[in-house]
Amino acid sequence: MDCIFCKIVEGSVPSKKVYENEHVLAFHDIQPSAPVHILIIPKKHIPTMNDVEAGDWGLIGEVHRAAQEIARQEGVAESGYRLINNCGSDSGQVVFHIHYHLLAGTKLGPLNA
Ligand code: IU
Repeated sequence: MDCIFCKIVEGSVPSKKVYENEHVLAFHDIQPSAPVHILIIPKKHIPTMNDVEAGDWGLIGEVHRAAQEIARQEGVAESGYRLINNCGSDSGQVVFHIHYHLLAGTKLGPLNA
């Protein structure tokens, strides 16, 4: 499968990992939009939020649980962070392996800016 994030999961494409367990991987975004910009993904290939199936919600919960832990690990839990999932064309999604952006480390602008 020609998916860059699957290649990161299997290790054939390098990444700066910040967190990994059996089901979830997180790594630094290569083009950060904030001082802390981490991508959190399920290792399973799910293209978009629209493709999450009934049996996948536990896994999506695991991704959120990892986000909570990573925010603490990165020292931004108290100052605050934003967790974003882009789904589909209008959102600007460019990598079709579901992922959450964890953005932090500065006062983030309003969503409608
Ligand atoms: P989006 O939600 O699909 O728009 O975000 C994809 C992100 O993946 C984007 O912020 C890229 O900078 C990031 N990224 C990456 O970290 N490593 C890669 O090899 C590729 C994209 I391709």
